Parts: sequence; C-alpha cells; structure tokens
Amino acid sequence: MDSATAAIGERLKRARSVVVLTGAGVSAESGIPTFRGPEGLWQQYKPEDLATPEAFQRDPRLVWQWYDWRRQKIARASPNPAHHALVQMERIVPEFALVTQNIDGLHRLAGSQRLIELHGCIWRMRCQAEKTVRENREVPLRIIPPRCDCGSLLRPDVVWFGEPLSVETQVQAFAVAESADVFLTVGTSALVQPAALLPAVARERGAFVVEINPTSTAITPFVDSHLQGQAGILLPKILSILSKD
Ligand code: BJW
Repeated sequence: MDSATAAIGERLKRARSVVVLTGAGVSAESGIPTFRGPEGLWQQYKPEDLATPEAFQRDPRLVWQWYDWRRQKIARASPNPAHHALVQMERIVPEFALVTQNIDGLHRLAGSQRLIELHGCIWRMRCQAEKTVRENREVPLRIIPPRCDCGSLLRPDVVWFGEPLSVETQVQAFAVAESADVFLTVGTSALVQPAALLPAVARERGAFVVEINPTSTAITPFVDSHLQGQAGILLPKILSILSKD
C-alpha cells in the first residue's frame, strides 16, 4: 500500500469525528453510470430535459421513462466494496456521518445508518398535489407516469436542478461537516451546489480534507490530500489500517 493511503488510515485512527461525502463515482463500480465525464449520463441526456421541475411539467412521461430505466438498472445492482467499507468505518469511528448525493439507496442497502441523503431517493415518490411521500419499488413501473390515489401526478422524490434541498437535510449536512476532524470526499466531481461546499466548510473549520477520485476535480487544488484511484479499492485499504490495533 502506498504511503499516502497508509497515512490517511493512521489519521482516521486518531480522529474523533469523520464525515464522508459521496457522489456517483462510489456507485460506478456497482455498474451505475455517473453523470459527468466521458461515460456519464449527461453525455447522452440533457439535464434540462430530465432533471428539472420544468422538464417534469412539460413531459412527465419522458421524465418517468428515464427514471424507470434507471430504477431497473439500480434494482439489478449491489453495493460494492466502497459501500461496505463505509459501513465498517461507521462501526469503528466514534462519531461518523455519511452524506451522499446519490439517490440509488445502495449505502442504505449496504447497512449505513448515520446517513444523510442530500438529493433524495429514487425509491420514493411524492404526490404533486398532496406532497405526501411513499416508498415504491415496482420495477418496471406498470403505468407511466404513475398517479396518486387523489389523481395527481407522482414525481420521483429527488432534488432536481433549481430546487432547494430539504432544509432539515441541509442543516444536518453542514452541521456534521463543521464538526469533522477528517472529511473524505469520494467519487464526486464537486460541481453541484450546495453539496460541493461541504468540503470547503469542513476545511475552514479545521478538518483534514481527503479526496478519493481517479481524476482531479473542482476541489482538488483545495484538499489536503488527493488519493488518485477507485473508491472500491482505496476505501477497503484505508479501512484495513483503521481496523488494525
Ligand atoms: C470515481 C469512480 C470510482 C468515477 N471511484 N470515484 C452556485 C453556483 C453555481 C450554481 C449553483 C449554485 N447554487 C446552486 C446552483 C445551481 C445548481 C448547481 O449546482 N449547478 C452546477 C452544476 C453549476 N444546484 C442546484 O440547482 C441545487 N439546488 C439549489 O441550489 O437550490 C437553491 C434554491 C434555493 C431556494 C429556492 C430554489 C432553489 C440542486 C442540485 C440538485 C442536483 N440533482 C442531481 C440529480 C438528482 C436526481 C437524479 O439523480 O436523478 O444530482 S444532478 C446530479 O449531480 C445528481 C448528483 O447527485 C449530482 C452530483 O454529481 P456527482 O455525484 O458529483 O457525479 P459526477 O458524475 O459529476 O461525478 C462523479 C465523479 O466520480 C467523477 O469525478 C469521477 O471521476 C468519479 N469516479 N468512478 C471514485 N470508481
């Protein structure tokens, strides 16, 4: 194991509070496409056609077809070694929080408990009229677009561009970031706000910020350490040091 990875493991051993921010790259090794980059969803689809409230208002059927396709892909996927390593990390570190931008539910499926889902969850639907939220795991959907018993359209319970994140979720995420001794940002391009602010906030409050990503991102120049590689390889390595007496 290289010395930078080993050093992060040792630093985590001494930390009281560890916060991890994850993005689509953490689920890439489970076969779920990321958004940006050469293989990303935004190469093939336009966010303004599929991931905005205006797009849903214009063509709910198209938006739901895309989400139905993604639900089918996610339903076939399993958590990978990165998800599992984070579950173990939570069990070892005295104060741990996992903040994810992912809507695929794989962290929860792996067993993460102290989890803040910033952008919602693809397995929940929200009634446009009543604002009630329900779990729905039907794959594929029998009727597109799905409707509530009240007759109104249901929408995916996710956060689209131009929509605010839930206040409670956002407050929780910033609070844990502010109290972190070590902050890991894993598998995110760190382009989407407000999530991308979290590593900067943590660093400003004195956290040691580590980025795990095969490529450089918007925040690489500002982190304390960039471990260049796949989350599914590096997180288990870090965990192996953290678990040693
Ligand atoms: C690996 C790997 C491996 C690969 N291991 N790594 C300030 C400045 C500028 C703009 C804004 C601003 N504030 C707000 C905005 C607008 C906008 C925004 O940020 N735009 C930017 C893109 C410019 N933000 C918003 O609109 C947000 N809302 C908001 O701020 O509201 C304010 C408001 C207040 C009051 C009233 C009204 C409004 C909402 C953002 C919602 C984002 N939604 C999406 C879709 C969610 C639903 C869905 O999935 O369908 O969230 S967009 C998409 O991007 C998704 C992701 O969660 C998010 C982040 O993407 P992520 O996870 O970083 O993925 P990628 O693909 O970008 O990166 C993957 C990385 O993994 C890469 O770096 C790879 O190298 C790496 N990788 N394999 C480790 N094996």
